[in-house]
Amino acid sequence: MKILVINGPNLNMLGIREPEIYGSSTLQDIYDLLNLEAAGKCELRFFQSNHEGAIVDEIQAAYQKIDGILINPAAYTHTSLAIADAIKSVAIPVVEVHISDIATREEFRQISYIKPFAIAQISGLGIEGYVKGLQILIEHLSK
Ligand code: CA2
Repeated sequence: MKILVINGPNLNMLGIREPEIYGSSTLQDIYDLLNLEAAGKCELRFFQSNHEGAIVDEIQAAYQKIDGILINPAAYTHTSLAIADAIKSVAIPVVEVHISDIATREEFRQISYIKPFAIAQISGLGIEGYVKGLQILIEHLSK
């Protein structure tokens, strides 16, 4: 079982700025946590980009090669019909994850273009949300 983990714009800055919102863990800490959870269960591929088209390209490249996608689209969550369309077109099960609780932040963060095409949306659990998202994907793909 192959799972692609995608992180969107600015998440490469995790642990460097805004720890009051996103905590002090780095993106590498998230990868380490996910690798621990994945051990013996699935193979992970990690991808981070600050560019919408690069994320669309990565999702298209996953077609017929990847079994599931765990994605934190970051700000593109609230703006990107292109990423939503790419997810819909490849028909790969997707779990959407957010570190912060987008439901209790600014109004513009409460719209997700990705949610309608995801099997689950996890928000507000900090970096543990990635682990929960991976568990949901593995369970879904094991059925
Ligand atoms: O809570 C999340 O995971 C978000 O996807 C994070 C996005 C934000 O636009 C979404 O509304 C919610 C922002 C990612 C920016 O990450 C930074 C990390 C450290 C320093 C600066 C930005």
